[in-house]
Amino acid sequence: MKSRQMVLKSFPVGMPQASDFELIEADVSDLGEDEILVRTVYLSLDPYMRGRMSGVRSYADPAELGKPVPGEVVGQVVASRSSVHKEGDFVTAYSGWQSLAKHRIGETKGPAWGAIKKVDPEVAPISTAVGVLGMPGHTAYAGVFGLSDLKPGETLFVSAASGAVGSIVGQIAKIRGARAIGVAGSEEKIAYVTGELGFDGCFNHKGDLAAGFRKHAPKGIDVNFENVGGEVFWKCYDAMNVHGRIIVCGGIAGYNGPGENAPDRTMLLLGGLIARRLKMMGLLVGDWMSLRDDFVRDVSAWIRTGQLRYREDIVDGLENSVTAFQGLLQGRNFGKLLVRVTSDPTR
Ligand code: NAP
Ligand code: FER
Repeated sequence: MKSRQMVLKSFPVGMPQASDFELIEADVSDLGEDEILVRTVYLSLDPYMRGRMSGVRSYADPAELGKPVPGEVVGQVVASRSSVHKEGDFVTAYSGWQSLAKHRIGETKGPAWGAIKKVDPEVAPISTAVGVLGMPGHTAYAGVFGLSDLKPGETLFVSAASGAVGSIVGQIAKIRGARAIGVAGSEEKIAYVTGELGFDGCFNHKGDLAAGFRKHAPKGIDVNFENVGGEVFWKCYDAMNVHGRIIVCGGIAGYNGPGENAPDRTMLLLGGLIARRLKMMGLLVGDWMSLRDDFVRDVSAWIRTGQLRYREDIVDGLENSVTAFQGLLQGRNFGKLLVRVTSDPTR
C-alpha cells in the first residue's frame, strides 16, 4: 500500500511556492497491534500551517523536510487492529497532507486538539469535524466564552469575518446579545457576513478602515477578536473603549513575514494599554480542551435550530493543496478551506 504525500522540500520564504513542496508516494508498512489505517477524505487547511513551515519551534513542533506537512484530516478507518476504532468508522486524525496514515491508539501526535476522535456521520456532514464542529469552531467558542468576558450590549469586532473562525465568533457574539461587526476582503463576503450570518456591520479591510469603524462602531469596540494583525489591528486599536479586551487569536497578514520597513509601534501599544486599561490576551485553542464538550453541545444545537450557519470551501485533489493554501493566505477561500483527497462516501 502507498500513501500519496505532499511533503515539504524547503522552508518557504515569504509566500510558499510550489517548488517548496513535492508530491510523492511512500510505502505504508503493516499494521501493528492497536494501530489503525486512516484514509483521508478531507484535509483541513489552516493558517497556522504557515508557521509550522518556518522550521522554527514555537508552541508546536515544526514541519520536517521530506515529511508530509502536519495537519488534521477527517478520514475513514480502512484497516484496524484496534477494538476502539473499527474498519469503516470515520475519525479525525492528525495525519498531515497525505492520503493514508497509520495511527496508534492512545499515542497523541500533534497538538492536544489533534487527538483521534470518532466522527458520527449521522450528526452532521463529516467535513464539519475539522470546521465548525472542530478546531476553528472550538477556537471561536473558547475565545468568546473563555477569554473575552463579552457582555450583552457590548460591541465585538472580528477580522477575517467570513472565515472559519471569524464567522463563528460573530454569530456566537450575537447569540450572547452583543453587537458583532467585522471586516472581510470582498463585497461578496461582506454581503454574506451581514446577510446570512446576521452581523450588525461588515466593511472591506482594503478600504478606509477608520471610516469603517466610525460608521459601524460609533460607540467604539469593547472586544477585538484579532485574526489578521497589521493595519486592521491598529485601526481597531484606535477604536477600543476603556476596559476593552483584545483577544489575540492570530495575525495572518504577517504569516509570510513582516512587511518591509514595518514601523515599530510598540510604544503606541503599551501607552494605549495603560491609558485605556485594556486587557490583551493570547488565545491557544489547545488550552481549552476543558470547554470542548460544551462547545460541541452548544454549537451542534445552534446549527440544528438554524441560529448558527457555516460555509465550506472544498478544493478537489491533494495535488491542489499548495495552490489552495496560497489562496488561504490571500483571501481566495470563502469559508472553511478543505481539500477533498478521496471521495466522501457519506455524500
Ligand atoms: P479563514 O479566516 O477561514 O481564512 C483566512 C482569511 O484571512 C482569508 O480568507 C482572508 O479573508 C483573511 N486574510 C488573509 N490575509 C489577509 C490580510 N493580509 N489582511 C486581512 N485579511 C487577510 O482562516 P481561519 O482558519 O478562520 O483562521 C483565522 C485566524 O485564526 C488565523 O489568524 C489563524 O491563525 C487563527 N487561529 C488561531 C487559533 C488559536 O488557537 N490561536 C486557532 C485557529 C485559528 P479576507 O478575504 O476577508 O481577507
Ligand atoms: C492557529 C491554529 C491553531 C493558530 C494557533 C493554533 C496562532 C493553536 C494551536 C494549539 O492550541 O496548539 O491558526 O494560530
